Amino acid sequence: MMMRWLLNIALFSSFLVALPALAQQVSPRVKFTINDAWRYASGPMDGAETGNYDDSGWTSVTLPHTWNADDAFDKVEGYRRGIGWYRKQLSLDESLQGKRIYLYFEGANQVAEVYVNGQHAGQHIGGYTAFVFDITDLVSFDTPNLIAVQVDNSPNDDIPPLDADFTFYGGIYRDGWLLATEPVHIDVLDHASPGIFIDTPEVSAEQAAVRVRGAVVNETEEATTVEVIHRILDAENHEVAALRTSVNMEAGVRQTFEQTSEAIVQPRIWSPDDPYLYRVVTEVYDGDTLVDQLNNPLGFRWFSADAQEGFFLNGKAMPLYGTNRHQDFPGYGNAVPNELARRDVQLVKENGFNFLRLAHYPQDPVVLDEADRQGLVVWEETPVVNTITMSEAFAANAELWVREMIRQHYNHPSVAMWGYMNEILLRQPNPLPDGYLDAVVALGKRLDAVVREEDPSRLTVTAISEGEVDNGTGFQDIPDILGMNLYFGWYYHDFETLGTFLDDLHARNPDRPLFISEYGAGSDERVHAFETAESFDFTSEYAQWFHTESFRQILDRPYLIGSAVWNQFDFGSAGRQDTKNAINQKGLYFFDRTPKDIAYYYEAQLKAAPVLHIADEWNQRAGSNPEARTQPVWIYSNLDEVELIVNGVSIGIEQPTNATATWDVSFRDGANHLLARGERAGQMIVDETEIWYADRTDFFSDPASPNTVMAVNVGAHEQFVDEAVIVWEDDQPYQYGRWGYEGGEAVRTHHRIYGTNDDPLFQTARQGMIRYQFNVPDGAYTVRLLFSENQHDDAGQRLFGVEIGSGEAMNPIFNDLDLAEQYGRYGAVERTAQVWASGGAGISIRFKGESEPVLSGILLRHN
Ligand code: GCB
Repeated sequence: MMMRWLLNIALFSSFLVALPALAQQVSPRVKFTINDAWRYASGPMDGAETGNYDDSGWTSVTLPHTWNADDAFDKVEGYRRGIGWYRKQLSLDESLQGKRIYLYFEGANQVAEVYVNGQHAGQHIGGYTAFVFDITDLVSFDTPNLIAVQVDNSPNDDIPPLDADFTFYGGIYRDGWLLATEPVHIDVLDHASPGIFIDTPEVSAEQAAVRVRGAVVNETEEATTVEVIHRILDAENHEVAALRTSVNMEAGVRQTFEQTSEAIVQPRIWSPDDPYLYRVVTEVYDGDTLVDQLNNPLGFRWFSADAQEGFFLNGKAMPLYGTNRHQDFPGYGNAVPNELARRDVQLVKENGFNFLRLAHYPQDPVVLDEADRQGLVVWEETPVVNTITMSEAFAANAELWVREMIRQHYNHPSVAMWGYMNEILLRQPNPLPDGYLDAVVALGKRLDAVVREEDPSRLTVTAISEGEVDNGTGFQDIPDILGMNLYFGWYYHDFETLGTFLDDLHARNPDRPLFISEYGAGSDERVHAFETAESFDFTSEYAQWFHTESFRQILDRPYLIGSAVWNQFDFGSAGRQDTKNAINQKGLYFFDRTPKDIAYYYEAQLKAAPVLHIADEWNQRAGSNPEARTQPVWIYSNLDEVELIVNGVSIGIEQPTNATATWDVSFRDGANHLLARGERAGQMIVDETEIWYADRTDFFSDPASPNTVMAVNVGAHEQFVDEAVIVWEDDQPYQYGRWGYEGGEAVRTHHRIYGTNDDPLFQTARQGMIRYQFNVPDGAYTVRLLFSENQHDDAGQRLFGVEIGSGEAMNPIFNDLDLAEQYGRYGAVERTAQVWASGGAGISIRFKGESEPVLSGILLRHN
């Protein structure tokens, strides 16, 4: 049926009425997922939208689905960005006849073309917002309907993000739904929103008013008058207010309405401490017949941001301390089951945070729903990241998603801020086109204005990088709150200077509300070091040091609106090559959602409940001399005093400062039992763990030592724990009577290493040394040597020989080794040799040749 869409303003009446309880009726709106039984194939498929197309060779899949769950993580450059086709047969029950029928998708990255029975139902551009198409006129009730969807995640200059530090997985990666309404219904097609928009024009602890705006559509051929009723129910289902409006509608009309409640006295206020939710139930009656029904959340809260005094929620200062979330998960890519997405939000709350930034795109509806329930203040944003195209199509897409995001998630009380760009000046084209900076500023202003037009009740935000803070473009003054992604002590500067940088910026811009929208440091549970830890070595210890010192400075600055760790979880970023391929490792949790030790520091800082955690990510340690056995152990706690008991003996009581207590523990060989305890209000709080220490001292003195392995992470100041739980010790210069290198220099790459999972072992190396010497007792040894050419692409640039033996009795194991030629750049190479140590000369590894030798690891096993 062709519709006449008339945008009349309704003649409405709005008043509080005593309404009868809803009589039991069949729900007039039918909504169910259509995630099952799809067939999928990669690549363009001619005619795949038509019924007689043979898809028997396609793969069976269930939504949510992505085709990049694996290839985005392999060590082959890039991942498939192109077309994927989905097909499904959908039978419609006869009872749906006469209803309006829609297909609703929560998200498909990034361009979706939807066909029903061979007919084009609609196109949606943009990978992170929902879309809906009316398919009433395309469906049949006699035979199954063919739903065919072509999804394309190819790079497209007009579709942001053009470039970003996360993987743009393709596919229908959120739920798909079939939706059916009566011909008279709340609008479904308004940017895939719920069709009604709830806010609280007046709200305080004493009283509040609820406003509901929306539109009813009459898709019959008769004029009609409907009653639109909104019942506001508390969490116990008690009706606290009801709104009623009569809407007169001509045939084929879309009629807007607006209702405002009378005062609701002493509403229960929503907050992180008490995320109390009301529900707003929409009912549309045509005469006595219920023709539509919806259910939306409502929370009573108010907030503001002050450049001097920070964030206020419900009239009280409440600095926002939180984190960021990306949506992907190992094995699933972005096609994450709803319960896992909810669990993510719960973990953020369990971490003690009160704030969540959904970076860098609108997220699944269940994420917003869970944030409402958990009591997290949310910043949501659209994916305009790093760079722009100076085209109207680009700007129009960016604008469309601001409207879609806001309309789709408007009713979530958790949302306090809408963002529309991230670090947009970071990757400026080179050469810079004329007018580029002006175009960026103009787009920022345009999107900011759209937010204000769509939703004046929220704050506008945008996040910029450190380099953009003072660039004179005026960009920084567009949003209500300026978010800054600051990596002091990671990408640049020292973390100690974060505070003074902020103070200086704040002094120069006293009216600009400042928010640290990102700060973080990458880590890898396999890599460890203490006082030698440094930025970009990916040790857990550096990340812990970075966070504890950064957050201490943040806590001292009440003028900040808030801060957000980058990131709550490690996430996929196909272009990244840190110590784990294609993963951004700055999470407080690993990609599989195991907490890192540093997560407990935030818990200890932010939670009222007692927190006590022995940092034990480094639970396999080693040393090859007696002094090495004394090593620090950190405990994160909010208790007044903590006692540490090691192997049954108390080693002292400490009062944590900055939620941290540190002890030097003298480890014994093998398992060490650590027990920390402290008291809170008469209750004993305990944490225990085991830390293994391999004391390799007697590997060098006792031929009968049970410690038969010695391993060196050559060229590294950090220890590496491999899959077999062998600790590769930090490297050292030769010390008489022990072991070490002679000559050369340490080198490091962050490039991925092919043919191994132990990238960190091979990324660090020593080059140009003369020899390694191990003064081990006489006997038979197996020696494993690891190599990788991390510097040269071409043959002939590095050529060297390696010999191994004892004293003067040396055997060659490589003659003319040209790693680049024989294994390629960044190829992991291993060679194992049998060696006899004799005459008290130990084992030597010697290097020969004109060019500088290079070596990544050595493992000695005493046979
Ligand atoms: C940023 C970006 C974010 C990156 C992060 C990083 O500033 O906003 O997308 O992932 O830095 O880890 O480099």
